[in-house]
Amino acid sequence: MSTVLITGATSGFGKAMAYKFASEGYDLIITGRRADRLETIKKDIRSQHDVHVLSLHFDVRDQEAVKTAIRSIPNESRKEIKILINNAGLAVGRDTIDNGNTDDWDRMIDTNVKGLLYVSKEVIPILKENGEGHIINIASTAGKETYLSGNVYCASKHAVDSLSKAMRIDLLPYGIKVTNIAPGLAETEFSVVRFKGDQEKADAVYQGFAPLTGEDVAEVAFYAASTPKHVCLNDIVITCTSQANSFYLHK
Ligand code: NDP
Ligand code: 8X3
Repeated sequence: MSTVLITGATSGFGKAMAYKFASEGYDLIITGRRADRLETIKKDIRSQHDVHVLSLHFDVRDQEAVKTAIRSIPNESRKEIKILINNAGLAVGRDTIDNGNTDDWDRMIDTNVKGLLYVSKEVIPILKENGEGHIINIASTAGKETYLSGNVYCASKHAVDSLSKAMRIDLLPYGIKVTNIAPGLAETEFSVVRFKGDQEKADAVYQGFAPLTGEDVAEVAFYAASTPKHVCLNDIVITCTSQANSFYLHK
């Protein structure tokens, strides 16, 4: 049986992907910082599906913690890992660059770029050992177009877009597929995090149109993971029907 390792599975896209892959018979390794949520999700998935679920809680920004967690995976699970979904990420703040907060910048760059790299560095050797593999990086439409006051978040997602291309080139000799998924506006905990707990501000982002859901993105990730061995979906942009790109949203 194949195992999928999903970062940021305590909420939003990652959580929806965990349920989707489990419903299709995949064993899971789910990760995030909130151990209580991971345990609840693990129990709930196990009550619905006959799959193995391992949860590992660590902060992707902490390279030593990433190493320790990934290296703690028991050999019987390790040798089944076929898919890595680099999903953990966030936006913090929505200020113009001249008003930006350097702590917010650090959090975004350390999580979205360095965290993705630390996890990939540990998991790529496992995919190579296992003789096949697929890395799915969750980027964003913010990694395709830069919008007003999106500055550092957009830059971090442009970096993810670029790293997806780089991984696809560098890992070519090992038959490892790399898919970049760039979703547009989706209602998850994303905006609550971005606006530092201001639920009203977060809700306003999604008023007047039907945004994507975590489940929509999970369906696409699963589809990308289900193509034949010789087929790789390289880059997928997915928006809700009301959104054309980062600039045009019909409300
Ligand atoms: P959520 O806030 O709902 O989920 C984010 C997940 O990332 C959580 O599980 C969180 O877990 C995890 N995470 C955040 N920081 C860290 C960290 N330092 N270490 C480990 N895990 C971390 O948002 P989404 O599901 O929307 O976001 C998932 C990804 O999709 C992100 O990369 C985001 O940038 C991207 N995205 C989101 C879009 C949207 O509109 N929602 C659109 C396009 C892309 P925990 O807090 O438990 O650590
Ligand atoms: C999240 C989508 O448009 O808020 O990546 O940047 S957006």
